[in-house]
Amino acid sequence: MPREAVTACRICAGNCSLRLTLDDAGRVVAARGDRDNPLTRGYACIKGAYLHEAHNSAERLLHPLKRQRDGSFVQMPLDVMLAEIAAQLQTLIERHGADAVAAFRGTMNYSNLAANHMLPAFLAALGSNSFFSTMTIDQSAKWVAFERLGGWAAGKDPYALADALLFVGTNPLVSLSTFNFALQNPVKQLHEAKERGLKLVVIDPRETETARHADVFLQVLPGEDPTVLAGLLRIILCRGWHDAEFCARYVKDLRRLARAVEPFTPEYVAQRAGVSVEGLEAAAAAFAEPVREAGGLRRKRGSAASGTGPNMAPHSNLAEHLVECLNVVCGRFARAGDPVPNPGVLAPRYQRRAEVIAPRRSWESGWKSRVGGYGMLFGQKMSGTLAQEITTPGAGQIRALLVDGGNPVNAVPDQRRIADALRQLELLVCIEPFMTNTARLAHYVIPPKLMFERADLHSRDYESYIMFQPYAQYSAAVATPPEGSEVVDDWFVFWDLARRLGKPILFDDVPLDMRAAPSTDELLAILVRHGSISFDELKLYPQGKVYEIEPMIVQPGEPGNTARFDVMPDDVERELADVLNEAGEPPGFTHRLAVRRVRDVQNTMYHHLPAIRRRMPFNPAFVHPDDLAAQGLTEGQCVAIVSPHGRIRAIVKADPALRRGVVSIPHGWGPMPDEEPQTYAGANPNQLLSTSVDLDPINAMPVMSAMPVRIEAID
Ligand SMILES: Nc1nc2c(c(=O)[nH]1)N[C@H]1C(S)=C(S)[C@@H](COP(=O)(O)OP(=O)(O)OC[C@H]3O[C@@H](n4cnc5c(=O)[nH]c(N)nc54)[C@H](O)[C@@H]3O)O[C@H]1N2
Ligand SMILES: Nc1nc2c(c(=O)[nH]1)N[C@H]1C(S)=C(S)[C@@H](COP(=O)(O)OP(=O)(O)OC[C@H]3O[C@@H](n4cnc5c(=O)[nH]c(N)nc54)[C@H](O)[C@@H]3O)O[C@H]1N2
Ligand code: SF4
Ligand SMILES: [Mo]
Repeated sequence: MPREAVTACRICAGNCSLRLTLDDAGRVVAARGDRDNPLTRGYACIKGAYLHEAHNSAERLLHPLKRQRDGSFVQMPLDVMLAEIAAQLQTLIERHGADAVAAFRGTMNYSNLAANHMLPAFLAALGSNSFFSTMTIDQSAKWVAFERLGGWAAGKDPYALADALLFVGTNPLVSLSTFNFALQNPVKQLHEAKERGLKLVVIDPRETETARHADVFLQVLPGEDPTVLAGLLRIILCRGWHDAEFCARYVKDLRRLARAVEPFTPEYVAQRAGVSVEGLEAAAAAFAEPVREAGGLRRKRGSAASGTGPNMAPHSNLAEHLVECLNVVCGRFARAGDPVPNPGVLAPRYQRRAEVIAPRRSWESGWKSRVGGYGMLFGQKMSGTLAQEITTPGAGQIRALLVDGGNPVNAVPDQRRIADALRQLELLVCIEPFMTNTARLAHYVIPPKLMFERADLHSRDYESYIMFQPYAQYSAAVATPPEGSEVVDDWFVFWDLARRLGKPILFDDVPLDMRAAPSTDELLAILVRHGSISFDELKLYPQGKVYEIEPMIVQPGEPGNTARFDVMPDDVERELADVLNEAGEPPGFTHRLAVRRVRDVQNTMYHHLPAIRRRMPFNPAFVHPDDLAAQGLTEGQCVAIVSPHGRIRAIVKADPALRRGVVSIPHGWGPMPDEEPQTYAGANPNQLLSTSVDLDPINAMPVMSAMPVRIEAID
């Protein structure tokens, strides 16, 4: 008899509740959104609804595999494999020190709470600082901005109180990953918010699914966000729409910001960024112009947020800094007396205070890489330098890499370079359910349990950013792994290697028993031990629940705290001046490449599942139909996309939602560099990017969007 179970999809931050149908063997045969869930109300996307295909896929790896000299793989019992890996790690650490052993956290490590905390605990146990993640090829501009500008301890204006939201290069209705936006059933929640009067400003080269709901939409040229944002700040300051009282109290030197944005007149910005003066002014007004009410003028509430667009384009840290300056000058932060939407179910409850967290600039002190002199950010090294960290001799050279839930060969910019570097490793281990391009280079591939087969909770540390109610959903291991398989929990690999190396693990500050492996539930219980709801109670509600916890109100700042936002430090000022003096496009390039995501897939994942293949067999290069016509190209034609750094073949698709002059290609697809696959597997835009030039000096962020390109017809 088929039976039902409820669990949560953790592919993205939506954490949609899913209703699964299981057969007698404990296999999931169908999944759908759960109408009874109080937050998601039936919402789930295609990725969640076909997650069972990943579990049952004929291509799924079911046994640990070791690569042979000829490149083929043979099965090996896990215990034997872990012993071999541990012995190699031991030798490498003895010879070269612990930093020679690195780990790369991919997105599927983020969506696995126990593994997410075990990976850094493992590196710490070894004494290795070589922690890399996707964050530093994603939106690490957010870390840099926080550390240069400062933060606000009580967080941004709550979504429920927002009059206006401004989104720059983010498409939350597809990506479900934008801060300060309700991610559970986002379409419905946005409709509800608009009904109560929310105004939405979207700045994007594409009229995205989100932009269709915008009150003001600026269809900007990719890469011009610093210009547009400086222009918006200028209008707001000139019109006096900023929160003068807030700025007087919490901003270090507002006049310096005003001076720096002065050259960004509406006319200059409009001409440079390809938007209209009226549009720019309308965007500033929608976001910042005070509301006229019976009692007089009232300042608006609601925040500005960005996504991968500006965080991947040139001057990403500057762009992010200016986005946050919009929030600072308009004072768009939770104030004393505001309710805290989610004081924390899993995370420890702490009093939110209306005060500035001082800038820290942590990268300026501590460890410095022999590669480019980069420091560390939030305990991590920069993934933009990973290839060089592997290939450059000297102290700290990386010789072993453990990849969990990631596929760097397809995800890291400058594909050829990262693939060549991974080939040079003495040891590459992937915890990975499919034979990805990265796994093909690995010495050892260890297949994990998939989402429905393991107990889990949503992110604890980002909880208040992704759930605006005190909500949690404990996902039990509802499905049985395929018969005869040897698949493991990701965290177990790290725990067991540490055990074999005689390195005790401190898991969230709790010493683990290194003789007998804990259960996943035991690890989760440790992680939520300081939360508002006990783990035992969480386990009672696998269908998810909004908990009744004591409400929290934001309190005034500590009287002694004099920290202020540093809105225009020297380096930001210099970079903004550089933007003004920039030359235009290099000769020979007619378009700008823009990053984008698609609903059907997440990054490099699961492209081969039948349901996905039917909908999206490859990733096209999206181009405006008029741009196609101008070059005499037709939809479906194969072209070459050429950048200053590389050339790829792609199939063009007309996208009238794009602005002209833009080529937009979803990332994550494509074969190995130089490989001719049997069937066209899509194009990898990372071959058009470089990790040799134009890396940001703080976080080694490569230019991944707004790269100059041209389209060439080929046979
Ligand atoms: N050109 C370009 N490049 C980009 C981007 C871009 O916009 N443009 N975006 C960047 C961004 S934002 C990111 S986050 C990175 C993503 O970079 P990665 O994290 O490296 O890529 P993913 O495809 O998310 O990797 C997930 C991997 O986990 C595997 N997997 C699936 N399920 C499970 C599971 O249950 N357990 C485990 N252990 N593994 C599983 C998948 O098969 C896949 O190989 O790419 C970056 N690269
Ligand atoms: N369906 C789906 N959801 C996902 C993912 C996925 O692959 N698929 N990936 C997940 C991951 S790893 C991440 S990091 C998040 C990212 O989440 P988002 O940042 O929201 O990612 P996108 O949906 O690609 O939105 C980026 C937008 O930036 C625009 N853009 C490109 N270049 C520029 C520019 O220079 N300036 C401006 N203003 N806009 C620009 C693009 O047109 C696009 O609309 O999404 C997560 N969610
Ligand atoms: S939006 Fe899709 S991928 Fe994200 S959690 Fe929901 S079902 Fe999963
Ligand atoms: Mo990402």
